[in-house]
Amino acid sequence: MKTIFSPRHHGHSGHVELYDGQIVPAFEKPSRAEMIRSAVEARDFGAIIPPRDHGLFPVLRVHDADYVGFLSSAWDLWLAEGRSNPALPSFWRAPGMRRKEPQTIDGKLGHFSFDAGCCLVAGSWDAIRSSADVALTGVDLLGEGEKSAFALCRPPGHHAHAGTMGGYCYINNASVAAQALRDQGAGRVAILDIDYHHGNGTQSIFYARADVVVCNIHSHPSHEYPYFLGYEDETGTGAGEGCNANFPLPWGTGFETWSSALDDACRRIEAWRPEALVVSLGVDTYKGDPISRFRLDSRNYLAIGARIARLALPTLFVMEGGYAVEAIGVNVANTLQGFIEIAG
Ligand code: SP5
Ligand code: ZN
Repeated sequence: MKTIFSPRHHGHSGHVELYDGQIVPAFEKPSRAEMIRSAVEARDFGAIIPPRDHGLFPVLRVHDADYVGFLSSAWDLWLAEGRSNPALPSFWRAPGMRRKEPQTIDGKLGHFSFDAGCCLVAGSWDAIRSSADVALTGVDLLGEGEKSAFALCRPPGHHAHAGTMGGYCYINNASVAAQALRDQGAGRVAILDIDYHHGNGTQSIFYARADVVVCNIHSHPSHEYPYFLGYEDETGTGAGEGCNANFPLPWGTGFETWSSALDDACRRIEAWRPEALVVSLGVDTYKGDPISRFRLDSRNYLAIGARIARLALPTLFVMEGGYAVEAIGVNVANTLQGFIEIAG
């Protein structure tokens, strides 16, 4: 299995988030990707290659043009107002307020975000674009006949909606990849999101569609971020009715319960008969994760990879969350190794 990795992820560094009543360095930091890259390299799964430039067209298949315009210009607008700190949103609309895009940067930051977990720094946009290119290069590899690929995306993507950033996510890499697979001829694509947090952005992007089906296993939104989406009764709408499945689990969930949800999710995916699979791979389900509350062990990720391999689909792994930096490499590499041991 080849890995796609871009050193340009480093541009997105020194950013902050609002956490526990304080502005703190973001848990989503560059060392995450470096730890994963080293662990994958040490296991020798296959070549580690840089992304190819795909431009913004495949991104705009999933995201709104005004939002992508905002992401690409926000830092310059921020600088033009004489600012220099990270550009962190802190103003949002309530229901009933106007939906017009404000003309100044602080208003735009709120207009295009849903939390204070996403800020922009000088190198963010370049890193965000390269992260989407990493996912799209993974799609190319599947198109060239590879059975699987690992898109080592950073920043992650699954919380980003068509026109909204949040939760460390800007461009929804997994959604961009799934759409690209459709555009390259796959009849139906499944997305399996196993990050600790519900992939609200991914769900929302495909909620009314039957050609991209979405399955999420995550911490229950009644207690956990992103709080306002991810319940079991969210099953899709219109043509997409029955094409979204959520498996919310309580705080403290261990592997026995988690893996039976994975079995259920895999059976749902089989019933949809997809031609390709995108896995939103978060390892913040790990027991040592600093912001999460599941209890998976490092060895459990081998079994997760193996279960996913039994779906016997062309599979693109897309990196999402995971914040226990000392364990993130082994947890990701174990997932891929478990997959390779079954799928080859
Ligand atoms: C991609 C990804 O995993 N994004 C996760 C973003 C989570 N941000 C909110 C985390 C809230 C953690 N709970 C705080 C408890 C206060 N001590
Ligand atoms: Zn997460």
